[in-house]
Amino acid sequence: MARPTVSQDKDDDADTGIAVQTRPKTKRPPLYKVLLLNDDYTPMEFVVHVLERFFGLNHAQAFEIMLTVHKKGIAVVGVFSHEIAETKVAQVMDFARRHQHPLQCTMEKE
Ligand code: TYC
Repeated sequence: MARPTVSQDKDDDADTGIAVQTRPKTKRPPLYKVLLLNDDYTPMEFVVHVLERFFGLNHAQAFEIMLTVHKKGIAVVGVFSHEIAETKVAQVMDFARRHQHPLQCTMEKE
């Protein structure tokens, strides 16, 4: 990505014969952190289950992130494209609401 390319007469040298490399602007799409927030009521096992189910983490990874959130108040669960991050947040919020837990999940531009 963003490698210089040379193509016919696309340079800016007014045909002096001096090769000038131009790079087409290909901006990488922005990435988004998905964040999990602590609360006093959501059971630890429920949070671990959410992390396994929606973020494909194994039990040890899920338990570790859950504990980080529990101790520090917030943690990054993963980094995704805007669409994927939005979907994960919606899935977690919907699942928590359906189980009547106040678990909060948000996203933030990296
Ligand atoms: N603090 C919760 C408890 O003690 C556990 C918890 C962890 C809740 C992570 C939310 O995102 C969270 N039951």
